[in-house]
Amino acid sequence: MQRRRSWAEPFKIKMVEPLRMTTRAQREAAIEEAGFNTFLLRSRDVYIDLLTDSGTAAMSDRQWAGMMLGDEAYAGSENFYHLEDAVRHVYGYKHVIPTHQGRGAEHILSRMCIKPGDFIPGNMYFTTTKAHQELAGGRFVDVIHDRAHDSTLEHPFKGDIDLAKLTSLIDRVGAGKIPYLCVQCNVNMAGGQPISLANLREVSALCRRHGIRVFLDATRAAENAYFIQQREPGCAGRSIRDILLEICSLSDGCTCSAKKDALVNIGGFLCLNDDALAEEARNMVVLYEGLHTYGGLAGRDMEAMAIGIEESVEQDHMKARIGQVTYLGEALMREGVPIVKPIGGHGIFLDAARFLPHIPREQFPAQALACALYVDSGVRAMERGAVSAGRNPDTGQNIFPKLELVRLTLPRRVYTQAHMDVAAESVIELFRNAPKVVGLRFTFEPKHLRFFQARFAPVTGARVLLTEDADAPVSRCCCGAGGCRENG
Ligand code: PM9
Repeated sequence: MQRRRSWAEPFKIKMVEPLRMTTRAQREAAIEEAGFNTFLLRSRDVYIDLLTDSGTAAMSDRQWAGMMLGDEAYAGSENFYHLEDAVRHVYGYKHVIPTHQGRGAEHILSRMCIKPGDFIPGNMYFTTTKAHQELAGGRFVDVIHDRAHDSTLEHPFKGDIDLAKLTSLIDRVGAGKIPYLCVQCNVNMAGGQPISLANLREVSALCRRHGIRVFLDATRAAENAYFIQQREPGCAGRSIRDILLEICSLSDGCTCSAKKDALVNIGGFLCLNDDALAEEARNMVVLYEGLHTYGGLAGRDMEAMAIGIEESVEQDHMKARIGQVTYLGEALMREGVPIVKPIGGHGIFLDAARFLPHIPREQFPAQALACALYVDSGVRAMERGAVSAGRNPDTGQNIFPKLELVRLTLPRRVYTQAHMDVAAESVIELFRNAPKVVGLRFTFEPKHLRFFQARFAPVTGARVLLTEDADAPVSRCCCGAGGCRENG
């Protein structure tokens, strides 16, 4: 019988960045100063930064070496051609247009394709994507399968599109009003949940029949390809690279933030197969980003991206990346902490509505939980609930999505297993003392993408977020929410 062996990251650490430890009193002052918004904290006040996996990866020695080969010519930089080759090789599209980051590509695609009054279906909204669709005069329509909205439901492909919802939209508004379907890989706001190849094939065929284009948000498409390899029948023997090529072949192009899968600190790209559309995009990129051979990036950034793209589809890299997320998720599940299931790709999503059932949705439990976690241990997380969802453009009312989540997002190749243990201990401690956390109200609300810059205050009028008078620790029932049958 073969002995079971542990495995470890496929790299060793060559350079370290010291972390600063803070006291609880310092963190209480810092979060108050930041208007109870973790985006407004100074990074020097953060111990373990799980705010985002965007632009936070540790680059490899090969990528750093590539930075030294930056060809900083205004036009025709050699690094652009390396990037173009890497994107064509790994994603398989014909035209590659670099942008400063993902939203640069989203801006150009939305402006080119969307007319006022159009509808853009997608498998759950993403904040910047939806904002650009709305700025272009369009309306986002969620066509993700309902199971994505249930954090407790275990399904291997919660990113799948509901064909009935898509068909009903086409019947209602007509294909002429749908410029494209936006398919997000490893759906961020659903908990990093993948879409299956089987679903993508069906969706792509349906759109082709109606003459509707399909554009991917390929930001985490390599992670999605890994889940397909691990979970989809018939795909176990295929490489991540091969699956990713098939995913992309089912679309007409993509927008991509290279700050995630592609292991760089800045960068993005827009890919198109249609020659005329690509010509229009190249013309537009000079207005908003920079010449079409640099798109707002330095030559060195494009070189690092070209190398990162190739590294992102390596099996050992991806196994370690997803393995670390799973490690953290399993530590929390063992203690009954309510998280989105199954464990997704880029982070662990705490179900704040079940974690803090005493805080009404109008008092933004996920925002409060992210702040409380920071105060407890210096771990920085991000709200992914009603604050992120914003307001209904017609009624001006707050949107309350079914999922009210806090995302513990794991930067790639940055933290160790011990950091995961510290983060887990803090979340578990907070879970046991949950009734101490109080809700929040807005004191300042920006017009666009409010979660980035909004400011809040505790509803109690106090300066602190954690009360001392609530009974703690609490005993909980098996579902973690106090509402299961076993507990009456
Ligand atoms: N995602 C994230 O932390 C950073 C900005 S929001 C806090 O998850 C998808 C699926 C994303 C994404 C960014 C973008 C935009 C598009 N699609 O940030 O502009 O997750 O490079 O990409 C963030 P950029």
